[in-house]
Amino acid sequence: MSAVHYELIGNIGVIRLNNPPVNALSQALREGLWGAIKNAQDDTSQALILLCEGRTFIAGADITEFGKPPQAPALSEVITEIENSHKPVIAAIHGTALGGGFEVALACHYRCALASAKIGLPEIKLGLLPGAGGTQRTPRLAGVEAALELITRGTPISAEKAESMNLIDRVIENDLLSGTLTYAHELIQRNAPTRRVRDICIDPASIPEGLFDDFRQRLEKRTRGQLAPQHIVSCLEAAVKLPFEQGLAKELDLFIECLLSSESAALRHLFFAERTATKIKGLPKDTPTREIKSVGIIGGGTMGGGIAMNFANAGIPVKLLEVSQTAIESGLAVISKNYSISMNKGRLTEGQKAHFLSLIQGTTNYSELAEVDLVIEAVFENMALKQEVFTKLDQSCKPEAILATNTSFLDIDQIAAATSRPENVIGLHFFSPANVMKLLEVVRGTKSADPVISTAIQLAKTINKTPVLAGNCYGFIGNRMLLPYNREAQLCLLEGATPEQIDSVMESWGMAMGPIAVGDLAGLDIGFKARQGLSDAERGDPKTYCIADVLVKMGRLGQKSGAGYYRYDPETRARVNDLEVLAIIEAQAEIQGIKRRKISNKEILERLTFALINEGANILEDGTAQRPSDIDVVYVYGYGFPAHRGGPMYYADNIGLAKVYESICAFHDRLSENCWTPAPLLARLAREGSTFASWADDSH
Ligand code: 3H9
Repeated sequence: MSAVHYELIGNIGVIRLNNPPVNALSQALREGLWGAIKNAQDDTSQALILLCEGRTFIAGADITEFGKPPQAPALSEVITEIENSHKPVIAAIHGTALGGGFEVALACHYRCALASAKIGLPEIKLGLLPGAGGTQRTPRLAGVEAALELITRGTPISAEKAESMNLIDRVIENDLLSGTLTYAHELIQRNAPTRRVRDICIDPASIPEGLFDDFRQRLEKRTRGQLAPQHIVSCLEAAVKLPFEQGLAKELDLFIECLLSSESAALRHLFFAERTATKIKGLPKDTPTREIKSVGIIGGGTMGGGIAMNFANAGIPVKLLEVSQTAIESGLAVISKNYSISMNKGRLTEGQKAHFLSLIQGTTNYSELAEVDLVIEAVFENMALKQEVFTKLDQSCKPEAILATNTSFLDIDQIAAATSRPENVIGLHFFSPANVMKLLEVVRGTKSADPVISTAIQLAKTINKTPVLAGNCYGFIGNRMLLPYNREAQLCLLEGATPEQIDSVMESWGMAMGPIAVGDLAGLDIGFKARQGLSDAERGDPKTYCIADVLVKMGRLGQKSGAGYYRYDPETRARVNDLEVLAIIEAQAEIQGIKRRKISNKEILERLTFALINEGANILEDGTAQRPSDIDVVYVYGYGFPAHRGGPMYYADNIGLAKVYESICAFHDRLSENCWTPAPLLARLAREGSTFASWADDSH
């Protein structure tokens, strides 16, 4: 079937678009649609329906075409052709009408949607704004305030909500085509006009004073320095203040500025990186997956509870195993409290909360896990304890059950060796808070079977996570890279920086949280306890944990004890600098024989980010990550790396590997030979003037 097909059903012309997988508006689709509308003007049809084949209505512009020379017809020309049709055009929406797809629907004179459909303008997530009239037509239908929210959030809304906002004219329950045909006949019968959204006037007097300025300020707090959000507000302001055509021209100018920005390039990189990460090299496409209908979780602490919520939210029943009834009750209480927080924010109804909670049942008995399809162990980070759990699981669970560990550092093969089924053992590393963070590291043991890997990747989608495959090594991808990053943060402290300086450098650069504050959030005792189980060699250079050790011994465990590297306001949890900590740092520097000096913000930023990149290069070369973009996904979705910088490896390519390499060599000579050995892959690519991305394209 060609991309666009036209047929007459009685006196209605039906235009069907077919451009799998998501009916993106490629050049062929735009041309076909433009021609179909034009041709239909002269036939016997009295109204036109625009319908899509496959799983969804148009999902937007074809993102792969961005950055390439534009090809006619432009989307705006197609849209004008639709809007100028002298016969009513009705969009029939199923799946998702997103971005340019929804803009096509807005150009139609009427819009029907299946009840299950969603509509939205998610361009902001790609560092863009709706560039085909979305910012001008949406406020004309939904009102300016609702349009501001919809477009600056970028989150799709249900058909029902869209109907209540005047964006959809009729919600159809069952058969979309027959429902839309009925609607079309009604329009013809009542001689309904070709109702053009552009002709609707917005009365400037109806806009509350200061609306745009207030909104800009609030938005800036949430989107820190990004271009697209502020430009969206300017477009909506133009929709109020300028005639339609001038508003469109303004939108186009600002769209192009966004499209050319490094921010949008980085976010588009991540869009594809996230999808590429689900493709596992060497795994045949037809690798079977196992159905996961029920799950067991070992450990009802913060992590286990958060993991349980993911499954309950997806409708999968969970058995939560703890050592005692008291432990079960306290675990379930925390889960219930988390659901209540979502309820208070209006994200959950009372009924949903009750339903989710009913799906999580506590137990103290391994025999109750006999029939579950997957178990995830989330007990304390200790090899002997984990092996004991896996031996019990091996004895209690059915042979084909997948046994997963949520370990963040330990050897999956050693854990698997405690079972008689290492092929069914895998790492599923969730990130805290596990019910919120998008990343799931899927760790492949030496013996993990292909169907186990493919099941994990598919399962991630079911529970709304972004999976990345990692090899089995100490810390896998994310935490292995975090070690040198945190090491540099600690060394900068000893050498002269303050906690506040380090965190503010990293946060103003875009990290969700600086490394010192992250330590306080996670709890300094966690690392302290983990270090107790290690040999001196494994623990590494004492300089990298001497400050933390002193703080833990003083009872300063981080946020949970009210103080760590910072003090925390008991009411607001705001962090407060603490001179006592500065004195501890100075004393430790003296013990370590380090003379403190003034450290520049640039040095802090480079030492921390280049430490990540260097280890990332080692991880690529030894195959722990499949590709550089996978590392980017790990850091953005698991570690708060700024999305608009695309992830550490993308960032490195952008600033130039030669520059990164030279700086690392300089650190090696000036700071420490042991810490700053340049990764051989980085050295090679820097010499060749190449990038991680082209290395991935060429050879892997
Ligand atoms: C825009 O419209 C700008 C306009 O305002 C102005 C223009 C002038 N283009 O996500 P999936 C691919 S900006 C090209 O796994 P799902 C995707 O890479 C756009 N390719 O499926 C993947 O390829 P592969 C605004 C696209 O069912 C495959 O389709 N629109 C596009 O989980 C399947 O994708 C958006 O931002 C695209 N637009 O989710 C919507 N979209 O198989 C972006 C997808 O090779 N898309 N692909 O890996 C989505 O949010 C989801 O794809 C969707 C389906 C919800 C539609």
